[in-house]
Amino acid sequence: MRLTRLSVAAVLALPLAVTPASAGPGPRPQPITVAGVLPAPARVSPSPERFILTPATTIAAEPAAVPMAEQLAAALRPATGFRLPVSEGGAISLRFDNAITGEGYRLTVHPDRVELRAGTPHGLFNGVQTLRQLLPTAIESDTVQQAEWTIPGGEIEDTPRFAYRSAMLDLARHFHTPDEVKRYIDQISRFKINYLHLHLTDDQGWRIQIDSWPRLTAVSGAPGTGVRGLGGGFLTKSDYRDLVAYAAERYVTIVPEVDMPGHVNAAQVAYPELTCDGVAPKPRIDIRVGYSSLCAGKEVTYRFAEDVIRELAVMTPGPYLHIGGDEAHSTPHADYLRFQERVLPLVQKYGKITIGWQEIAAANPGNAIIQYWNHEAEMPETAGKVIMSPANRAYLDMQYDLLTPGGLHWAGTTEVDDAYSWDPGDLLPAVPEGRVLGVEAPLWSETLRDLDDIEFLAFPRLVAIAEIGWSARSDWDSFRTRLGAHGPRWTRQKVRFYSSPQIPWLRESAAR
Ligand code: TNX
Repeated sequence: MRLTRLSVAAVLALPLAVTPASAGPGPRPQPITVAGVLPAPARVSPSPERFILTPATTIAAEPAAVPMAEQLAAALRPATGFRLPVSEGGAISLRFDNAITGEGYRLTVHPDRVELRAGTPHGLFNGVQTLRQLLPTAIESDTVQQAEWTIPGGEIEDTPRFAYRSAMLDLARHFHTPDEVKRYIDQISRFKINYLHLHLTDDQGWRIQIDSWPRLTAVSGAPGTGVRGLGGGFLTKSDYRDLVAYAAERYVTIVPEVDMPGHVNAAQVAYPELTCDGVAPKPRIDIRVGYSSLCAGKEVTYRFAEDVIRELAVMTPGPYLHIGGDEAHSTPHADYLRFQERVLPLVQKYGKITIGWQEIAAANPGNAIIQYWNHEAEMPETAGKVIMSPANRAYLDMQYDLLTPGGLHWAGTTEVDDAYSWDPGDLLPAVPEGRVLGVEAPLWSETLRDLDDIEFLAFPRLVAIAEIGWSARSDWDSFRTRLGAHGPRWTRQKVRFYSSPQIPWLRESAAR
């Protein structure tokens, strides 16, 4: 298993608590200002003015901005108890401005009005997320609260550094229900994460309905599959489409992954013809990797790959399809190349752009997007763009330290400053910033059963990766101060998080 990468002696020699880059608690959380936003906006100018939401406040939106105005109103009504009707006039206004591009937005807060401007609905959505963070923490309650609903004054002009800012959830090792995935989407989209990669298949389970190969889920999505036999379940096509739509309302695009030619034991349990000798392997409930492989010499392999890719492409409106390709340790190299030569064109044939783990870079993948993960391995040069998710920085399933529950530590332990203190633009000398599509924070589920387990590992580190992907500059002291102030929001939302000793105010403020 992966844990052997780090010997026990080496693990014991690691310091238990990593000393933060700058010690001490850092500045005490200040009242909310436009400078407190996570991830940090491109340009911020605070002013001493403020806007106060009242029972008479209305929200103005031009017709195409009405859905986003309704989303804003729906977010603010439960805690304020105000009607906040959306109409043509109002003190809070959402409008389009062609001078603003892509995901960018401009938010201006005056004493008598709040103006949100963007070039696209996605930009307005991003501005709404910022606006929500500017209101008092009580806004996160789902029942009416007595509070002064102040929005601090000033101006924010914002735009992302990278186009692709992603989180990944592994549904194969332990299945996570559609409701759990939705709750995760709610959270990640607050921080302007705009892709969710779903790892849907692996040795222990197959979690997505494929009509032409029904035993994949009937057998390998059944109860009793998954790590220790405790991770059964799968997404029907209608569950999947519903998730895609839910994510789209929050400007999150789903990227589905079927992992091939390794990590396929569950598929072979259901269809023994997918092995070279035709003998069904045993179902696996352990967490070893690298032992299973599709048979590159059999035609049925390519029929299987094409059927799965076609059905996934049909149910996925987003542009990307991830075909795995990692850790195929039991696929002879020549077979790996032969397999990819046949399978890579299939993704294109069904109209999608390929993403593959860094190993596919060795297989002449043309313009396929490469996902860099193994910081200990070389990455061959390719023409395609790169998603940065180095395991020792961005893997949310690495333990914070050796005493924190959940997760693994084969890539070491990852405190919040480890997750924050790296630059995707100069991580790999051979991949200049212009070839970096963005970042991803993968969360593998070997040790994760429920949403509590997921949230504890994701928060706060997911926010570190979100800021690295969004913000042009990084500043650890500023980041940890803003993060500390976010604790009470998570507490109100009943989101579990790790009270890192590096972020003292996270713990302190959570108690208030
Ligand atoms: C490596 S990252 C894997 C996964 C494991 C993960 C655990 C990658 C492409 N492969 O199979 O779940 O480590 O951290």
